[in-house]
Amino acid sequence: RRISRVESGADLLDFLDRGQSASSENRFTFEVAWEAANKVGGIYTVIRSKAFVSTEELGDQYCLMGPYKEECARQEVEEFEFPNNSPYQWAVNAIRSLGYKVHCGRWLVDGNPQIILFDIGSAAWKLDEFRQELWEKCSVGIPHLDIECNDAVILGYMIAQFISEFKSAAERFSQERGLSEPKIVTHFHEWQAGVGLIAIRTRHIDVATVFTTHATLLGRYLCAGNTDFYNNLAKFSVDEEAGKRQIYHRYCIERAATHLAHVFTTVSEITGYEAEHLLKRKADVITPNGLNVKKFSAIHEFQNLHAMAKEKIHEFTRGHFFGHFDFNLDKTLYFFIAGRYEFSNKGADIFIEALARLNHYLKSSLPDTTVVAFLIFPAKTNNFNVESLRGHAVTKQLRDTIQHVQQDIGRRMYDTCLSGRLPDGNQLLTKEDIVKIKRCLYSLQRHSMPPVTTHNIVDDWNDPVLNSIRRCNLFNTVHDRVKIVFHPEFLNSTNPLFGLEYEEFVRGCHLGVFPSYYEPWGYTPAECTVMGILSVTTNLSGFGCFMQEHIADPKSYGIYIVDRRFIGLENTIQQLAQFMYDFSKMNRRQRIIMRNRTERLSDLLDWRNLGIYYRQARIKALQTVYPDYVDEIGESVYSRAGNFNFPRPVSAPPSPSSSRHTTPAPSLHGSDDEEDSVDEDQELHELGMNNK
Ligand code: G6P
Ligand code: 1S3
Repeated sequence: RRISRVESGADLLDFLDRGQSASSENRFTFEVAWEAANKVGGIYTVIRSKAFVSTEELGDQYCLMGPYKEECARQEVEEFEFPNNSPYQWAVNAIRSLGYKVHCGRWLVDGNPQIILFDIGSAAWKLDEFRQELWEKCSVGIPHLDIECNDAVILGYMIAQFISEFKSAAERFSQERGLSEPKIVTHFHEWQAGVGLIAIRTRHIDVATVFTTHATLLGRYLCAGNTDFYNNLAKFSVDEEAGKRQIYHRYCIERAATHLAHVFTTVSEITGYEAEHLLKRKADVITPNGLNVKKFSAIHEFQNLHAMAKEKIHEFTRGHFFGHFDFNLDKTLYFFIAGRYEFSNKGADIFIEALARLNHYLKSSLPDTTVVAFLIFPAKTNNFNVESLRGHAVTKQLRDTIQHVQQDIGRRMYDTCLSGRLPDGNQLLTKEDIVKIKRCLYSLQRHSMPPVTTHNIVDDWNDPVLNSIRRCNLFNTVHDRVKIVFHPEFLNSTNPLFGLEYEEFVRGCHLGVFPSYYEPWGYTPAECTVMGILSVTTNLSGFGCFMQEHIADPKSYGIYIVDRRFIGLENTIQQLAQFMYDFSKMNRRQRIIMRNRTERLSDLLDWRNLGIYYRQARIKALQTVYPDYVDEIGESVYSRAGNFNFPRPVSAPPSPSSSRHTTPAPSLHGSDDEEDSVDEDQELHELGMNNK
């Protein structure tokens, strides 16, 4: 049985009416984030991927707000003016009359939401006044030199001013048309947008407020500094720790926004726990991050996409390992880790350690399997290294030459046949052809090992990834079964080595490995899951804990959760190495089955299901400000919302018995027959992934 919908009994799908209910209730929602149409990191992904369900639920009663960042906005936003008779336009006019510049339009992403972007520079002359107000109302002093923070202050007060104008405009608009009182909810993400919330509350603008934190400032700093974070959470002297790191003022903004919000949310339980200790407020609602899942019409389609993308990665491998290309691509597995370059927070340290052990296991028991491990973290570089580029040039030359020779042979065969003779095999390859091929072969010789990195890294001797690779002796020798490729730049299709977008690269890999120590949510494994790619996560990442909570046996769905919480570091590394080794032992058909199972989880991560928590948070906030407001959904739906439940996987049915006789008996190794002719239980039994 295929589980196509999450069996929660409550999902947002039932309430997606393109804003009709919001409109009939005269209810408006503003969502404010520094990363609205401004690509920086994870929050951009949250806002962007959620836009579709937000507009399906709220229509034009929904509007995003953020800073105007020209480079991104010019590419992603279609500017327009709101209709003259809308409260949006009245509010925009009002703040423009104060001398502030704002850009209105629609964000060109799925859902096409309305967006208002504030030009921070146009209000810079008010900075001292805003800072003074923040100091007087909250005793938070912002240093002159912290430009990012000063910008956050300007944005915050511009937004508070806008909301105040919007509230008056919406009230006037409603009175003129005999509508009910407008109900406004404003949702702020992360400390950089938090000043807007503080200003709304301290200026007593009567609207509902929600604050979501995606990571705490202090948590991120403490974790990056080799602290035993989770065992000491309750013991940190928060003010002192923030002061020592010179982020006290930022911390105060974050904490003030947390406490002034009517409703406070975090993206995961683990960050909720962190916030409770570091920000001193328990989250009212957990708002897990979703994705805008696009289903493919046929189940095999994502499998085919994997095979196509893998072929492109093979091409890279041929080029990178030229001269030492002595392994079988059919028995090569691609593992990867990717993200912000936070070496230990993202778990790159234990990944490399575990790879060294995997290398040893493979050498001794699976010597014909090769694992190529990619590490994709943006670091400072002086461009691609010559050795990498040369590899791709010489393999391209060989490929082109062979194609040429192939065509010539074809022509010669054709001509010979036309004259009524049978081509002579010994004469098909001419002397010139052999010379050309020999020349290519000579240039394929290599006296050095294939490089472990594709770029020249600035300050190479202090780079943490390179130092770990050196310490673990993973130098891509012919004997190594684990090969390393550190690509210190994010991928895009113009990249001369891969020519792949990140998404395509992920599809082509076999396993994403994200053994993070500090990861409030972690989109990387979630993205793998919706593409049907298996992944490793941890019980310290929001995503890992979420999967553990909702899936009876995550491993049987291809989600390996490494324990970084209850066991020591050495045991964690051993566990990770064992997971990777178990995965390497699977044959192709087992991998196909596992990819199918993983992909079944994508409904769980779809905003169509997870968006309900955002609605819950906003409604809670609304009811605090407008106590008479009755939510059409009703409390019981929200309480059912958490009941997502994925039982142990039920095998896809094997082929009908009548057709089975004609199907060759499944071999356990190396066959790539269609997945529906496979008895999953039998196939996965030996790997301990059987559900029986
Ligand atoms: C997909 C394709 C198959 C291909 C397989 C390779 O499932 O549909 O045609 O054989 O990928 O899987 P592998 O795990 O070996 O990359
Ligand atoms: C944060 O971005 P990060 O990679 O700095 O927010 C993301 C979105 O909520 C979250 O997925 C991630 O874990 C956090 O760390």
